[in-house]
Amino acid sequence: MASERSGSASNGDVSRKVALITGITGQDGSYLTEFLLNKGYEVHGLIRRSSNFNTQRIEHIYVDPHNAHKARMKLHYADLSDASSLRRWLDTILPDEVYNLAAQSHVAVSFEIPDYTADVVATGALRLLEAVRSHIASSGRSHIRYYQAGSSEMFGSTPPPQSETTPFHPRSPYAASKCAAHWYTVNYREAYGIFACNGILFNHESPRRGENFVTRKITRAVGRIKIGLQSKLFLGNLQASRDWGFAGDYVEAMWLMLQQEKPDDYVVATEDSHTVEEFLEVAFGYVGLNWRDHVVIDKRYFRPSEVDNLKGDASKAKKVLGWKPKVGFEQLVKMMVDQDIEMAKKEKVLVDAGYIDAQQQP
Ligand code: NDP
Ligand code: GDR
Repeated sequence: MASERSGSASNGDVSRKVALITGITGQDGSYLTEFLLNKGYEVHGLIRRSSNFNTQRIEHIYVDPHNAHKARMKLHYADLSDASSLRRWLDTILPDEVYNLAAQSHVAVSFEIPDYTADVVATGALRLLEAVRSHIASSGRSHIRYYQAGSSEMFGSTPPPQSETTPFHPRSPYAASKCAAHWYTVNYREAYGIFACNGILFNHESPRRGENFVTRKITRAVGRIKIGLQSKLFLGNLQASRDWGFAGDYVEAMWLMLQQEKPDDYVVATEDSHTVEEFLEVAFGYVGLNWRDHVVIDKRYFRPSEVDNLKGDASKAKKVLGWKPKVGFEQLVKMMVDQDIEMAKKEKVLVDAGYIDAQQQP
């Protein structure tokens, strides 16, 4: 990939739909970009400046912007904490659809950096909505559609099954910030008539999941333990239940929401729930290991307040959007373990050659 990743704006092809994605370098951003490129969109992603490149998940779809006629994904520097950058790129890119996926998305970390989490997750969404509103007011481009990445964490301690009518009871600074972003989105829809949707997505995972979320932490460890690079896995609460789906399936639901006649809010879930312990059973069992021989409970991974039980009711998304998940729980776990076994084999080559230290666990 070229060293300068901020490209030029739209190529002016009026027949092609243009999407703007915040959080394009994240798990969902990478799958959504692939999905939209396959549909013929021109995709623009906002990336934040970091001291190291943070574009690993989209390397495989990156085309150097100097190759202008081939590059349908373009990257621009911006930040949800910088309102001016958001408005500037809206005015330049002239998107038809805006997907707000950017977030400090780690629940446990949000207890450590609550102020920052609120600034990016809550106020960041407000900044983007306000940029969309003022862009529409000055350009007249009222057809723009906006997607807000909402979360099942907003339901928090409200018991399952959780649907669009279930009251929110957030249990972390992250979840409270997502509630604010949810209501900002509803308010901009009601106040200004903006086509703005909230997707209330339950946990979705993939081989591209960040390595400090519990599913990927487990499958990375399974790969490394199987290949002989580590023996212990330190975890917190194993009794929490989550409705885990496949991220590749969930980005389709985001897109479908923006293709409807009217803007609305939708729960997206598999309607199937498992504990962390059940995830361990399947992941370790798949490669012939017993998780009890390797897992050590470490208090540091417990949260000040936990979300015990999430299980979605996605009947509205099924009925109105015609959406349903394709990948089930066991298939998802095995897909992640398969990839992480391959990754561990590559790591082993580097360890054996003395290039990296096996003790450096992810
Ligand atoms: P990730 O953590 O993988 O990606 C988050 C993205 O946001 C990254 O591209 C990150 O950039 C970017 N980002 C973080 N802070 C800023 C900032 N200040 N300005 C601009 N960009 C920023 O999350 P996922 O892909 O898993 O999730 C996508 C969205 O969906 C998030 O909003 C998340 O909260 C929400 N969500 C996720 C669910 C899930 O199970 N995955 C479920 C429900 C909601 P960088 O790469 O530089 O860190
Ligand atoms: P979650 O995902 O908090 O549901 O948020 P995470 O994988 O972090 O935790 C799921 C459950 O596992 C328990 N757990 C651990 N979690 C982590 N990260 N590390 C551990 O070592 C560990 N041990 C046990 C947790 O306590 C929790 O109960 C994800 C994020 O993607 C959010 O952005 C998104 O909004 C929600 O899913 C839906």
